[in-house]
This record gives sequence, structure tokens and C-alpha cells, in this order.
Amino acid sequence: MSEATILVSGAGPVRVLTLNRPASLNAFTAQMHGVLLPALEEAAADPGVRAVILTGAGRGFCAGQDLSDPSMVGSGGPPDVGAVVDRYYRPLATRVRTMPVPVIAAVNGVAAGAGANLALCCDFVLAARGASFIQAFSKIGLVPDCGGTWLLPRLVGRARAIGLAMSGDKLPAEEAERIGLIWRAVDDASLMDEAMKLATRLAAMPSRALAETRRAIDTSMTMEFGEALRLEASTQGELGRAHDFAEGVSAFLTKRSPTFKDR
Ligand code: T3D
Repeated sequence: MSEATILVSGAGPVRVLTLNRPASLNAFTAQMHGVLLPALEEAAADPGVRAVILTGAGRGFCAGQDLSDPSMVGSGGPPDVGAVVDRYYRPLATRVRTMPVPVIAAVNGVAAGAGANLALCCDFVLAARGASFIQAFSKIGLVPDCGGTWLLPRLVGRARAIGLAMSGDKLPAEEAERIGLIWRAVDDASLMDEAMKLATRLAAMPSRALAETRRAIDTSMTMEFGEALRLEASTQGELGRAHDFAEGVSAFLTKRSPTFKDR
């Protein structure tokens, strides 16, 4: 039997999903998509899961689309790349971006093409200092996908978004941190410890409020200030009636640690 393309492991409330095609730098095949999305759905539906880590096996994080996967390339005539993006990358990016719990990319090595943008879809990107990010699309005549055109300018501004996307140059992890593309670059050897530490901390926080924070910040990008203020008020209205707010306030006032449970 062939080895699993996605490894699922967990430590308490933290679910770890490892892309596992190391010989191809964990490039995406249709088969791997067919396992990753359900694994994310499963984590989203499991009330015991309160943080997710995405990482890669071997020396790479993910080299994007597997350019040799026959099920993607098709047979005869030009491939329908749009259909591949629609079928696989759009649902994947949407799922990551709407998870009910925080998602951390632990980028262990090169992240190229859709692999880079899958990482950037996550709430936190921790990268090993030896890792790098490549918007490889321009080199094969495509535009950034898996959310890249939306994410890049919002993370690093238009000039750098255009520079990274058009040049397809390799951006080392420390430079990615310096320009605000990612959260932190860490020593290679401590990547998973740091990711687990962060995930454990986030798992103890009010998940629903964290997911609403992501939604409010993402949707605010296309809103007028007044509209964002109204969204803040309505979101606070809902969160204020939920368990976690009462628990957070009670814990503060009675000087104890809170136990959050909303998702
Ligand atoms: O249908 C669609 O295409 C739509 C979807 C598009 C989304 C996309 O992601 S498009 C972008 C696709 N990705 C790329 O173009 C990246 C291609 N890879 C590279 O440029 C380089 O491999 C890296 C810069 C990422 C790493 O370079 P390096 O020198 O560290 O490693 P390498 O020797 O190039 O790769 C190691 C092995 O992985 C090698 O196999 P081999 O020769 O040892 O048998 C290489 O062929 C394989 N590999 C790397 N990337 C891919 C790949 N095999 C298939 N597809 C890949 N994307």
C-alpha cells in the first residue's frame, strides 16, 4: 500500500496535518487534495480540536501543484488549469481561511507556488530560517493562485506583491519576516516546538472570538470605516451573549484561569 500523503497526528487540542510527499517537496496531487480537505473538515468539526498546524515532511513545505500529476495535466489538448484551481485550490484556501480555530503554518522548507500561498492563508506563519517563499507561478506562465493575488498586497503592499509575483524570486524566511509576509522566522531545529507552543497557547484561548477576529479583519479590508464599526458592534453583540465572554470576565474578576469552550 502506498504511504499516506497526509499524516494526521495530535497532541490534546492541537491537530497536526503533515503534507507527506517529500520526494516531490510535498507538491499537490489530486489524491493529496482529496485527503487534505477532508482532514481539515474533520478538524473543523471536532470540538476537541482548538488549533491546527500545517507542516511538511522532509526538506520542503510544499512545492505547489505537482506539475507531473496526470490527473491534473489531463490527456490531449491544453489542460484546464482554471478547473483545477476551482476544484482544488479555491475550496482549500476557503477552508483554511474559515476554520473555526486558528491555523498555523510551520514552514519547514521551501514553499513555492500554491504551497507558498497555502501557508499565507494560515493565521500564523512560522518558518524555519532555512525555509523560503517563492511565487513560482510567473515562471510557468500563470498568476498567483490559492489566494495569492488577494493575500500578497494586503500583507506586504502593492510594490512588494508585484515584485514577488512577477520576479518569482526566492524570499528567505528572515526577509519574509522583515517585510511582514510572515509572523516569525525561527531556528530550524526549534520550528515544531515553537509551532506547538503557539498552538497550545491559542488552543486555550476563546476559539470563537479568534475566528471572529479573523473574519472581522479580513472583511474590513473592503469596508468603509463606519461599516467596520457596525460590524464590530454586531460581532461584539453576539460574542457578548456567548459563554466565553462571561467566562473570561468571571475568571478575570475572581483571579483564576478561564476555561473557554465556544467554537
Ligand atoms: O493545474 C495547475 O497547475 C494549477 C495549479 C497551480 C498552482 C501552482 O502551484 S503552480 C506552481 C507549481 N510549482 C512550481 O512551479 C515549483 C516547481 N519547483 C521548483 O521550482 C523547485 O523544485 C523548488 C524551487 C521548489 C525547489 O528547488 P530545489 O532545487 O530545492 O529542488 P528540486 O531538485 O527542484 O526538486 C526536488 C524534487 O521535487 C525534484 O524531483 P527529482 O528530480 O528529485 O525526481 C523535482 O522535480 C520535484 N518537484 C519539485 N517541485 C515540483 C516537483 N515535482 C512536481 N511538481 C512540482 N511542483
